[in-house]
Amino acid sequence: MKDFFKSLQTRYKESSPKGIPKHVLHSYMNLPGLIGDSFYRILDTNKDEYIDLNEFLNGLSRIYFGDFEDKLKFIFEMYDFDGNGKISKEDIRTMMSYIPMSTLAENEGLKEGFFTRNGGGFDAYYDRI
Ligand SMILES: [Ca+2]
Repeated sequence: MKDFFKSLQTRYKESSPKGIPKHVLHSYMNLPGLIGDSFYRILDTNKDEYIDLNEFLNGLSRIYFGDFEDKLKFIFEMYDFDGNGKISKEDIRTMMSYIPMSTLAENEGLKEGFFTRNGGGFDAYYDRI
């Protein structure tokens, strides 16, 4: 894990002893917009715009080695954009709009909850929330 951190930390010219800058994590993780921002926000616990080794290890251990409660809390924090301890309908709508769409279902009929470029399940889901 430390080697992986070092590799990310020194990947770009702007490498810093402070840790991994936001754009490096974004380009490596390739998470879409707001999802990538939320992930970064959760890892950067001291809010200094860099992810240091401790933040990196703590964040990934929550995902990979945490129990159900830890993972649930992590996901909650992903959706709680303003950090007020609540998730609004708008938070969920915003997060859902960043989930990549699939082209697989285009010829197989659209199912609720299955997102495509042509809509599909989003309308049904949107109506329910
Ligand atoms: Ca930090």
